[in-house]
Amino acid sequence: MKTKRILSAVLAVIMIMTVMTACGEAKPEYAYDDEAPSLCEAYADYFNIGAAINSWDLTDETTDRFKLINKHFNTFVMENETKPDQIHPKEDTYNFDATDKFVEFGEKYGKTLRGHTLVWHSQVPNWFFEDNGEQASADLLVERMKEHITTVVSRYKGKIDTWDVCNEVLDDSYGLRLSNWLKIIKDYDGDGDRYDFIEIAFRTAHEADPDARLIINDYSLESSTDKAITMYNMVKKMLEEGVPVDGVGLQMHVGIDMDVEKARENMKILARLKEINPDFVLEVTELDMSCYGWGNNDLNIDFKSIEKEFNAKYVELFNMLMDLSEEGVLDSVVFWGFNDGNTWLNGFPVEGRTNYPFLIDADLKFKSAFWKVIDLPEKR
Ligand code: 9MR
Repeated sequence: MKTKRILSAVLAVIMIMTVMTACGEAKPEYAYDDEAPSLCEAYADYFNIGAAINSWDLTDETTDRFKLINKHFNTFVMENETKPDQIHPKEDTYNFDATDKFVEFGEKYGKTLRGHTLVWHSQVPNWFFEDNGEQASADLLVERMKEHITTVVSRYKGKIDTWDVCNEVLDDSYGLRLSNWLKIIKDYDGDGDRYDFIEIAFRTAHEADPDARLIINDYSLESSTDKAITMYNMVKKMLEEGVPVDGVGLQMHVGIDMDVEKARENMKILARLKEINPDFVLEVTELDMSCYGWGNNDLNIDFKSIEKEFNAKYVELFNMLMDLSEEGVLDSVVFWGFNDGNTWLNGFPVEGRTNYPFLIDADLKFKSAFWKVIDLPEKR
């Protein structure tokens, strides 16, 4: 009888322990759950983790979206609202509302803020390049560019920490993109290169906020070694001439088939700019991972069927990024969005197609990739 009682007591203890362990292991389902671990806290020893957001993410601090972004990210950038077409639609009209609110949020919660972007060939209104129906002169365009940069950067001096001063100035044949900026400003100082609009943009931004980090941002730098070398050569020349470029931003719109080792090599090429400026940095500025490989134009995909591959690629990528952080060349990784429900990849490059590029799904639930990625720093 006594043995029976002892046995049932032991069994009860085992059952309680099993239930407790199971509870301990139960992972929160929703990314805004108070009990969930924070992605940016997990990576605090390696790099800031950021997200591109829109003003609707900030309108109400009680929403799940707000709780989610505030919890998991310590760096933010506006996906569209700081671009010239939105912030400066007409020569005499600035629209600061959205970026002002963004900055208020950043100050209130102590976030690092990025400004995207000052000079770009896209999302820039035509008035910059026109003068009474004719093409604007180089002098007029330079004057307008300086006015735009000075106004925007000074307004957020000491508040927006980092600017993507120039975005996508290289083209896909690895020369300078033939944008209106380049076409009109050309070799403005007559020194034989045509980096002038870039140089003027960086110098002007630096004058407006000498403490801001100034980045030159582009895509495919991780996948095209030719493009990485072109960027390296251009920035090297500018640094040698004293142009205040603080770092290269790699957008990293990658695919599930990305070559992580090639990305590492290309980033190491760019990191050699530290030989000229020891404080030179690399940032990942627009990370998302398409579930469709390069050139795959299928209309849909069963995410479950590629989930393991997707998770493995994210793990490989984040391990590589942590290596670069340990080597002192990378201190910021920003996602271009934060949940699968809101991404430019839904509908691009294939219209009507849904994509699943992030660690959090469209219902704001954690995907299995989140748990793989958040565990990595501790395992090192
Ligand atoms: O995500 C942005 C999308 O909402 C806009 O429609 C698009 C317009 O060009 O720009 C997208 O953001 C781009 C970023 O500003 C620069 N790098 C590529 C991004 C994705 O296209």
